[in-house]
Amino acid sequence: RQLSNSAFLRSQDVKKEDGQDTDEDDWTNVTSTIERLTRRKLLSNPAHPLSILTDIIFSKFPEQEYTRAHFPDPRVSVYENFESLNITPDHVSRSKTDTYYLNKHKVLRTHTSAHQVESFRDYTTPGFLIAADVYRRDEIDRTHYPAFHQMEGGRWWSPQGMSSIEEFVSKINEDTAKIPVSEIKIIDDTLPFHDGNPKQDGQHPEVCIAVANHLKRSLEMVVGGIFENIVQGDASTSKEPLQIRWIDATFPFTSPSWEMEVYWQGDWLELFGCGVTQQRVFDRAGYPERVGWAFGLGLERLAMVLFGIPDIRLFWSEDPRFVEQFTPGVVSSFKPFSKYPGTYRDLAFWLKDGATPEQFHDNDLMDVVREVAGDLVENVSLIDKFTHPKTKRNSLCYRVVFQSMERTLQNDEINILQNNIRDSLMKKFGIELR
Ligand code: FA5
Ligand code: MG
Repeated sequence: RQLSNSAFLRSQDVKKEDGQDTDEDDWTNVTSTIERLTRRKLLSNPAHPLSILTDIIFSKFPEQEYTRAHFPDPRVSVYENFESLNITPDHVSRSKTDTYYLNKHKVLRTHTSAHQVESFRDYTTPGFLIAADVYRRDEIDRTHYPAFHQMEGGRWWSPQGMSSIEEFVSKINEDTAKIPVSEIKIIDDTLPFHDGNPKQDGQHPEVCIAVANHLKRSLEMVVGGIFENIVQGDASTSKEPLQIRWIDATFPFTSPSWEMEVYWQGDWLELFGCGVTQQRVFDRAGYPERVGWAFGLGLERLAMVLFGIPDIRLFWSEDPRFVEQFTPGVVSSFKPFSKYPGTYRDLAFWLKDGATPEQFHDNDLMDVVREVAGDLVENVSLIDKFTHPKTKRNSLCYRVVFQSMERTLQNDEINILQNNIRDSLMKKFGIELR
């Protein structure tokens, strides 16, 4: 059932990089379901909630300072997605179980950071903003989908023409002073850098602090601005400023690094990762003297909060009751249409003789389920693990919840899907049904 990726690639006018060809190999794991998602281009519809949100965030950054970019083709090289960002071959995110590979050399980008080096290299403005679709092999539930969208931002300064570090630092600080101050409450802040979240060797501490301040003030400005309308729109919270917190983080391409969380309806919600860009990224862009920052933000999470969208699958819905309820430029709350009942089936099976549960990857099962049942699956979870006392064979049991956004599913139909999932699992992984 796997669609031929090589046919797909040829038909889509692939840019051949480094003379690498685009044929399938033993790394290929893009399924036809995912391939179809790469062609949806949700951001090209200005009335889609993700585009509305993108435009709002774009509008917070001065146009003469930040170039706006969309990279419509999600196929990038392993160099762009990983190596250019110091993500070494042993990093978990590079494994076949986490990333969609077209072949050994090309992947579906797992983050918009894949475009950092070219963006720091190419634009005439010192800043850039990118909104694009990204892909990760992942679990299935209300907040996880194998395709989602991110926004990347970056900003750099060059010391060229400056006579001292002090002059360079004041230039950065002047830019920071121009950022509008937002009405948010910072519950927890972090030090500019410390042993657990160090500045880079060779970087002047005052420069690191100045860049970190510009980064934090810029992002507080954006988040404060986005939430302003909603927080004030809700009478019960109208006097309370939005609460956020900064948390130390680690990324191979920034140091120091942070994540920002916002407090929203009783929970801390992670919005983005960010940090002071590693000099090696600037080296690769051909500007080793530059310093700067970058952030990467998940658009769906924020859009779910802003529009009150309860399920991440809805972003991909082609149901007119979803598609037609939004207007470009307007944040309106989602009007739910009736939810149809869900039904579950359990999938219990024995692994091949001698196979351990750790050798069977959830994401492999997820892809099989998605290939067979697509968006009719709401959720898949492991509910039982068992080792036979005598034979020592291992058994797993997964619960698959079927539910449609558009209609009530019939039992017959679910049984057929369930049988197809079982067949496919037996063929692909040699499991034995219980
Ligand atoms: C990254 O992807 C980094 N590239 C972010 C970054 C950019 C750091 C530039 C530093 C400098 P992470 O995997 O944590 O990091 O994802 C970033 C954001 O994307 C998360 O904070 C979250 O909002 C969102 N996100 C991550 N995984 C998912 C998912 N499965 N579904 C929806 N949103 C997700
Ligand atoms: Mg994270």
